[in-house]
Amino acid sequence: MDDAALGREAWSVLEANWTGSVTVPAPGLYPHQWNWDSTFVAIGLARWDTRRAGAELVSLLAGQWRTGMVPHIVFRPAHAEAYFPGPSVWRSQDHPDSPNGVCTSGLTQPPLHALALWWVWRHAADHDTATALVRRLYPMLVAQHDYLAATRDLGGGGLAAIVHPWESGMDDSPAWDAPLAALAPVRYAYRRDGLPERHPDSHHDRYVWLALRYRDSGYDPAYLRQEHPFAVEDPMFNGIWLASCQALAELAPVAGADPGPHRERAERIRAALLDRLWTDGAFHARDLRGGRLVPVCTVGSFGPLLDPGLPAERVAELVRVLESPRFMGAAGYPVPSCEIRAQEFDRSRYWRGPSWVNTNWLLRRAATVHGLTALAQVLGTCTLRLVRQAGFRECFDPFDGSGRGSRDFSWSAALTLDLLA
Ligand code: 9WN
Repeated sequence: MDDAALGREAWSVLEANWTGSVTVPAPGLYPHQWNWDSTFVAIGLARWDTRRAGAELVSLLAGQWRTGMVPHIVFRPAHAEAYFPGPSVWRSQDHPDSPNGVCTSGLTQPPLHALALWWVWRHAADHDTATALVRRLYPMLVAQHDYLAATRDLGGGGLAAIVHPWESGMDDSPAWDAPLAALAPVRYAYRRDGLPERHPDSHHDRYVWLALRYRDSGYDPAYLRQEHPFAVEDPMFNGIWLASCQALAELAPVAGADPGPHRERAERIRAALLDRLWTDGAFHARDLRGGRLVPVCTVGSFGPLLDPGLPAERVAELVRVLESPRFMGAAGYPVPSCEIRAQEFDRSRYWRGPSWVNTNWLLRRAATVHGLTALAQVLGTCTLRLVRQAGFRECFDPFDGSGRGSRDFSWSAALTLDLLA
C-alpha cells in the first residue's frame, strides 16, 4: 500500500471513531474519551486539521477537576456503563472538585498534554487558531502540572507518583507486578468479559480494589500520602512530564506568561530522575511502598530520553540498551514493551511484550531531540511497516508483526498520519 492509500485509511479510522466532539480510542471496547489517547490523536492531527486537534484537547480538558487533575477517562453519557468501571463506580459527580455536568474517572494518565499542545502550535497550518488555543489551554495545563507537583510527589523527591497501574497507560506492564503482588489478596465481584489476554490472574481484581479504596477516601490527597498501598515513580510518566514542562516553557510567551518556572521544574524532574530512578545503565520504576527499584526494564525505562537536556553519557547508555537484543536488537518490529530476556516477557500480552505505535512515536521523538537520525528513521519506518502489514491495531507481536488487541485503534491511525508527513 502506498503512502497516500495508508493516509486515507488512517483518516477513515479517525472519522469512524469521531463522535462529533471527541475521538474514542476504538469502536466497541473503548466507547469513551481516554486521556493520553486524545493527546496522541491531537499530535497526529496537528499538521492536518488544527481545529480538530484543538477540539480533541478542549473536550478532554472539559473533564479537568478543580484540583488540576486531568482524568484518565471522560465518559460519554449515552454509553455510560458500556465500559467497566463506568461512572457509577467512580462517582465523580459526588466530589466537590469534579467538573459540573461531566462524569469522569478519578485517576489520571501521563501528562502529555502540553507537549501535544506545543506540537499542534508548532505544526499548525492555521496559526491564529493555534495561538488562540494556546491562550485558552495554557492556564489549565499550568494547573495540571501544579497538581502533580503538589499532590503526587508522594516520595518527596520531586517526581510524580502514579497511584494505580491505569495511570501509567501501560496497565499490565511487568513493572507493576511486584507492587501489585504486595497488596492483600482481593476478589472483586465484577469482571469485564472478553479480554482473556489482558487480565490473566487477579490483577484486574486488584485494579478495581485500588480504585475503590481511593474513591472511598473521597479522592483525598492525605490518604494517598499516608495510606494508599500503590505508589510508583514511573520513568515514562515523569519523562513525559519533563518534556511537557519544556513545552509549557516554550508556550508561555505565547500566553504572555513567564517560562522560568517551567524550566526550573523541568530541571528538578531531570535531577530527580537521575538521582532516584537510574541504576544499571537504565531508568527503572521505583516502588515507593516496597522501598525499592523494580528490576525489570520496560519500554517505560526510555521515557526520560524525551529530555534534550539528559546528559550525553546517559543518552548513550540508554540507546545501547534500546538497540541491544534486550529490546530492538532481537525484535523484528520495535519496540517491545518489555525487555525480551525478562521472565515476564510475553510477546502476545498487551504491555508485557508487544510493540505499540504510541511508544514508538515517543521514542522516535526522543531520538530526534538527541539528533539520532538513524534511530529515528528506523523507528518511523518500522512503525509504518507494522500498520501497513497488520492494520491500525492496538499493538503488535514484536517478532512477526502480527496485530493484537483492538482493530481500528485511533492513536495507531493518528500517529501514522504524523509519521507520513
Ligand atoms: C484502562 C484506552 C486505554 C489506553 C491504555 C491501555 C488501555 C484501559 C484498559 O486502553 O487501558 O485505562 O481497559 O485496559 O492500556 O494505554 O489509554 O485506549
